[in-house]
Amino acid sequence: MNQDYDLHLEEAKGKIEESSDLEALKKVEVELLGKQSLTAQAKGSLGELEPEERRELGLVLNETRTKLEEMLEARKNKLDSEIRGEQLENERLDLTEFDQGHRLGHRHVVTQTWERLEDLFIGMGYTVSEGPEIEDEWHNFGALNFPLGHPARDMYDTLYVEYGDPMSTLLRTHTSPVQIRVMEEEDPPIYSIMPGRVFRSDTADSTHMPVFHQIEALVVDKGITFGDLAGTIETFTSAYFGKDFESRLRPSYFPFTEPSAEFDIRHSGGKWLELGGCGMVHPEVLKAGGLDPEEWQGFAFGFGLDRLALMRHEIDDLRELFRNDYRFLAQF
Ligand code: FA5
Repeated sequence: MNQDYDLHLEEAKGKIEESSDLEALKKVEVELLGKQSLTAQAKGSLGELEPEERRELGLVLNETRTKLEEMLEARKNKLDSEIRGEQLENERLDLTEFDQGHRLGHRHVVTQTWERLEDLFIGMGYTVSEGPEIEDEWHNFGALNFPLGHPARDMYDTLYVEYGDPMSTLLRTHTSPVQIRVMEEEDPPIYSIMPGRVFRSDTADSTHMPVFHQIEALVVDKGITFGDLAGTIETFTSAYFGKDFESRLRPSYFPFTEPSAEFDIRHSGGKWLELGGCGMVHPEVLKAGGLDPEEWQGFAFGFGLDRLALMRHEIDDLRELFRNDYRFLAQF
């Protein structure tokens, strides 16, 4: 009897080994272990045997089925790993094809400017903060001393988001709201820069984009003066631009600084370009940030990051930066 089952196992082994895929193996499994299989049929007729014979055959059947299961399992694992190997082989990328005469990519010139300025300010002891691009009306305007309905809000062509009350949520028009968020979160003295993306419904031209980048700075400490502001701007712009540039501060107006100024730069003899606004933090803004203006003073500025890159690399048109023409971007 044992020999019958040894033979059965021998045959089964051949069938299992010949199954070249999982589907074929499944069929063999049904044949070997399913209801119609030799061992299942034999099991069904155990009841007709004498107790001793029944016990003996029962053992043989169990042993045979266990061996069949083991063989099927082993074959299944083998087929699985073959399939996985094939998949990996198919998905493998031949990276050597990129290695012939092609240079590595590099960071976009605006990202380079962003990182260079961060390094520069970190070197001067500043921290770097970020705020949300979708802002509430309070942080973008109210806390910055633009009362509701104040005409100064029209300075910015604001893109509103349909969320909450009408005109309560917007795409930030500048990085100045992050000043308020920093004051809300940190105790002075504050020396922080806040780079980020901003949005205005401006029409694109050689110096404007509807989506662009600013770098904000906020300093709050005791006894801070306009001289500190002018000195800081001078330090970072001369470190960033090097020689051959002239700069000037001219009086201006922002509701959140008093006095306020704008900073222009030009290549020696060239056309002036406005790079940013600045001023002494308005007492109402310090109050909105939870600080006592009797105790603390500060300065702030906000510069156009894309324009900084434009000036430094002597690019004529801001739009070039965002056309994503590799031949152009590869120069920087
Ligand atoms: C502001 O946005 C103020 N928040 C700056 C500020 C901060 C003043 C802190 C005082 C204290 P303004 O709208 O002028 O100001 O924008 C600042 C700079 O962003 C501009 O000087 C310019 O360099 C850049 N900029 C403005 N609009 C665009 C635009 N559409 N595309 C590219 N750069 C722009």
